[in-house]
Amino acid sequence: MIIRDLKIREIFSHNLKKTIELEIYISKGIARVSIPIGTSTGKNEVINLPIEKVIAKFLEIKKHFVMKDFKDVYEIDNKLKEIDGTKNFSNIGGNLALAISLASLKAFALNENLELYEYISQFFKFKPKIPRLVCNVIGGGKHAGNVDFQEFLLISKSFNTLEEIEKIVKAYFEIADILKSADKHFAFGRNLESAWITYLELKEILKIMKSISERYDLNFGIDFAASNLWNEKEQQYIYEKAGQKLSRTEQLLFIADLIDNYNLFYLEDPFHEEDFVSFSALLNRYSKRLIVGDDLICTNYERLEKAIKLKSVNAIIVKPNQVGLISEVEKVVREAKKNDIKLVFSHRSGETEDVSIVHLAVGFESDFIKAGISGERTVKINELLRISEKI
Ligand code: 2PG
Ligand code: MG
Repeated sequence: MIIRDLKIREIFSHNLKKTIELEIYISKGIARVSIPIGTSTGKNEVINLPIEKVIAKFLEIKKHFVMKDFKDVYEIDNKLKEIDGTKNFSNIGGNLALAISLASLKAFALNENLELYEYISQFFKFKPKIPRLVCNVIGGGKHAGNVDFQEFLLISKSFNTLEEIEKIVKAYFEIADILKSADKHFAFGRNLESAWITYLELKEILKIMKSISERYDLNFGIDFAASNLWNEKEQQYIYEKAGQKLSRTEQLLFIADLIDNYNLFYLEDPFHEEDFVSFSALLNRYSKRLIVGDDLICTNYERLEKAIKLKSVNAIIVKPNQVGLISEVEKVVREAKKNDIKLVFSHRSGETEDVSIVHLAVGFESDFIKAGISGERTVKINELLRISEKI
């Protein structure tokens, strides 16, 4: 496939941060992608450069791609690695690398007259699958809100997309009704991911989530994003809103209590991003629950290897912009599958109207997709509905 031209522009994410949109021109048309932005980022993610630098770098490296013939995305990714020359894309930026890698994948799909998910599944040899939904309904932490944990999640139990979405939508609004009567400050405020903001205490929220998930036959999950609570100097988890401090051991006991008392099914980043050992202790005791590594792994192959060796997780978040290349996503996906580790392809808190993440989830045969439910997140939900008609 010959790349005729590439263009870049600054656009705004849904939370009004500047990000990049990139277009690849081929004879059959234009492949366009835009890159999301994380708020509670892991320290082992590749480096995302500021927008001005990205644009300058783009102008510098564009010549390596224009009017060049590429066989597949591996060739593109190898070229990107060669140009950058660092381990974490600190030279050209992980955001620019992913924009070129992902746009080229989309261009290859266009070249073959295939939808992105179809191309992914054919090229990488996976069977397209509709993932289960993981939806953020009450929020806090760095995403704004008045509770220390970042995301209270409802998770569908089956793959029947429309029915499950409708269930989660009803639950989402019923939560608002409950909050309206239980929380005198509740004013239908929503945070970065359009999850409800409440001033209720953690225990109250947990009770509501447990009863709602039971009533709607959904699973209950939390993204603790515990790296944001961890204070390295004090060696403690600091819960500012709840006014409590917990040592590593106390955190482990606290999380175990939450599982026992509130029937938590999905636990994302319950410990800070370097504490593989506490993850292992939790998984050892609760192997039937999903112990999910997000900041712990950062879609990074070496970190996944370490987690496998230490038996730290049985599920991982996959966010392409944590790693910068589609070929790296593939490597992580294959290794996880080989080791019976579930996949949760995920959006970022700062999203755009780009729906590639949905195609990646379906094409790479992900078990789950975390893409929110309300507000700007509906863009992804609607794309999933479109794809599910064809599968
Ligand atoms: C997370 C994500 C998405 P952010 O922690 O899982 O919900 O948040 O994009 O801010 O890292
Ligand atoms: Mg997370």
